[in-house]
This record gives sequence, structure tokens and C-alpha cells, in this order.
Amino acid sequence: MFKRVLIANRGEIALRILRACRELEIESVCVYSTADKDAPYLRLADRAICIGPGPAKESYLNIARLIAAAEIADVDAIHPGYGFLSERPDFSQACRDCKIEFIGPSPEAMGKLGDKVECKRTARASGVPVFPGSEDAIEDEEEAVKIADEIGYPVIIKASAGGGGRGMKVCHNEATLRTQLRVASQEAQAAFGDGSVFIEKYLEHARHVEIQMLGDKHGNAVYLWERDCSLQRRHQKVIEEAPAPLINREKLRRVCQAAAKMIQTAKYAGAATCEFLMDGKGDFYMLEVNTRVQVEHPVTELITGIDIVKASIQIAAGEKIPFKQEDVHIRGHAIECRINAEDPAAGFRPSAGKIEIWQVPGGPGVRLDTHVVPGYVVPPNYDSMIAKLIVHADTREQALDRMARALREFKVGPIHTTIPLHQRLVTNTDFRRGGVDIHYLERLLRA
Ligand code: MV4
Repeated sequence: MFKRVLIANRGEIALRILRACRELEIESVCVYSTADKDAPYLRLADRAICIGPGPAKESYLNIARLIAAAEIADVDAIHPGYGFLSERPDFSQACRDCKIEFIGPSPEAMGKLGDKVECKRTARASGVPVFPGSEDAIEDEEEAVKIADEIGYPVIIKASAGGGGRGMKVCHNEATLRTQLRVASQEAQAAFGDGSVFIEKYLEHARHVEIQMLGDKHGNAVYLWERDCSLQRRHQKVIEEAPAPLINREKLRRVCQAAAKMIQTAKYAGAATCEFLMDGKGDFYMLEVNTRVQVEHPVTELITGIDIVKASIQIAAGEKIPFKQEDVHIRGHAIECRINAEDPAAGFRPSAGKIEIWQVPGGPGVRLDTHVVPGYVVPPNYDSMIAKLIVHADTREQALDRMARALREFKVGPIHTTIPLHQRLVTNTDFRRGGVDIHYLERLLRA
């Protein structure tokens, strides 16, 4: 096992990784930007190293500075967390070049699954269902029109290098497809340095269901079942839960098995998530693979009892996945609310500043993943998520009631948070019935 690990991240996930290291008896080295210099979790680390000023490009996104910190602290491995450099093959490669273990996939596995056209090819070969559409990047307009005629409109144009909904164009007819192809390719070139685009059938009413997986360096892969993340706003998840309500578990099991085979084929080591859209018939279509630990991993931890962050470290150290597929059992229901420092009553305007009041929920079945303490100052430089409130109970209804109870206990001021939005959602009759689609929240907010 590693002696010392550098945590190349900040906020709640840095603290989450630090806790896993402590339980594995690994020394932890935190890095921080000057904007985070007073963050209290830094005091829990064995060492903390300043890597630059507030702007992420000069600190948490700066590969040279992170590698320099890792060499100074003489660590065995780096955990990237989520966001920042976590899905960058060049960072995984830089770690390899410097003989530091990257806690995540190899640059090869990351590249194979990170490029969407390449990922769909791997998926098809493993029996993972994908949307009908172009099998390769679109070479010319006529080819795209031909494929669209075969699969039928509407179609969606996506950037091969894209992700998180950026650079997508929905086309309802041939004329828009022709004009949007050029626009999409130019935008993809400007945004990702890669103008490759592909098209697929567009699904209007869908739910977002994703499968949590782990692969190890010995060729093993397991699935930890699904999460439903349909409640989103501007491609940002707001609430996640597991198991997914109203789902055909037999269909899901087959998709899980194929997804596990896919990451095995890709020689993938670490935590991965395979994202799907599910249609009204309960059929699945893969969107993309996230090659990192995700924000919402705790809901899976609560229903399976498996520590995903610990497992990711053990896997990077060369250990086998510490359990077998047949040992994965689902118990109860878990829900996560992402608490952001934003004002839902003012168009979700960021609400940075000093947190004077911070009275947190607790009690049975309540988990709060946060780096915030009373007096904490939310820096303006980063993502607005300041806490994740996760609850676990025997049934979905009990979990929703428990979440409502926990949200009532949660007092934050004077900054604004998304707590009032969550209070509204957990009592919303449509959401409580289960099975709301990916456009539900934006429709609700517009109404
Ligand atoms: C789609 C789609 C409908 N049909 N692909 C958005 C994020 C990116 N990962 C893929 N996305 C979508 N791809 C086809 N063929 C609809 C979306 C989509 C979406 C997906 C998941 C969660 C929220 C979403 C909101 C709008 C659009």
C-alpha cells in the first residue's frame, strides 16, 4: 500500500479523500491555492502545500505545480478527485512519467473512453446499448443527411471531445442539420481543439440513469448498480438517488453486465461511471463514460456499504477489488441533495462570502459531506457546491421524509443556498411519485 498520497483537489472531495487515506493509514498531502489558505480541512492533512493563486489555471489545473508539490512531498500517488485534472489523460501521463501512481485510469484507458466516438465503438463491441447514429466522426454533410434519413429526425449533433452537454445541437429537419453541422464543428474546434462531431437519434423524454463501476489492474470489473440523476438544471445535477425508482431491474442487470465487460475490455483500473438515458419503455442508451470518482458516489456507498474512494486507492496500489460481484447487495434507498452557495430566488446567482450561521443536520441515516465550518468564507473562484446532504432509509418514501427532516435542521446564513429549492423538491408530488424526466426541473422552475 502507498505510504503517502497527494490530494490534487479542494473542498469536500479533498476532505473525503483525506478521510479515506486516514482509515487506510496513508499519510495525506493537501495542496491549496491562496484563496483556500484558511480552509480548515488543510489542518487535518499531514502536510499542506501552496500551489499558487486563486484562479484554477494557476493552481488546481496546473500540472507542473502539482507534480512539483508531489516531488517535494515525496508521495507515492496522486488522487485527482473530480473536476479539475481528474479526466485529463495528459495528467495521468505526467504522473506516469514522474513515476507517481495516478489514482485513476491509465492515459490509454482514459483516452479510449473519454473520446465519445471511440467510447461508443467500445460500448457496441461489448454489447452496451447505444443510440443509433453515425459509427464514426462525420466526414461530410451528405453522409450525415443519409444517416439522419435512416434513423429519422430529430437527431442530435454532439462533439466527440465534448461532455456535460456542451456543444450539442438538436435538429428536427435536413435544413437545420446541414447548417448546424458546420456550426457544431467550428464550436467543437474552438472549445476542445477537436472539430470531430457525430450524430445520433435524439430522445425527447428520458431519464438519466448511470451505472457505478470499479475495475482493477488484474482484469476484474464489478458494477455497484445505478443512480438516478434526472433532476438537473443546466446539466448540473441537483438531486441524485439510488436505486432508481420505477426501473426494470432485469433489463438494468443486463446493461450493468455489459458495462462491466466494457471497462474490462478497456483495461480500466479505478472508479468509472457509465451514463445512460432511459426511455419510456425502460430501454437504455449509453451517453458517455466518466473516468473518475463522481460527486454523487455517496448514494451508492450508502446502499451497498462499499467505500468507493478507499477502493479507488486500493486498486491504484495494485490490490484486487476487495469484494466479488455476488457480495454486492443493495440495502434500502439513498438520496443526495447538492447544497450550493447560490440564491434559487435570484436566478441561482452565486452567493459567496462568510458563513456565520452553519447549523448542520444529523441523527439516524444522515451523512453530510462538507468542508464548511462556522466562519468559513466561500471563495468566489470555484464551483458553488458547499455540501452534500445524503440520507439513507429502508424505503424511498422514508428516505424522502428523512431528507425533509434533515433539510429543516439545516440552518445557513447570511449567504443564500439551494436548501429552499431542495425543501420544495422533496415534497413535490411529481418527484415523490418517481420517474420524472431530465427536463422536469427546468420546466418546474420556468412555471
Ligand atoms: C442526449 C439527449 C437526448 N438524445 N442524447 C446532455 C449531457 C450529455 N451527457 C448528453 N446529453 C443529452 N444527450 C440523445 N441522443 C439529451 C441530453 C440531455 C440531458 C441528458 C442527461 C441529463 C440532462 C440532460 C438535459 C438536456 C439534454
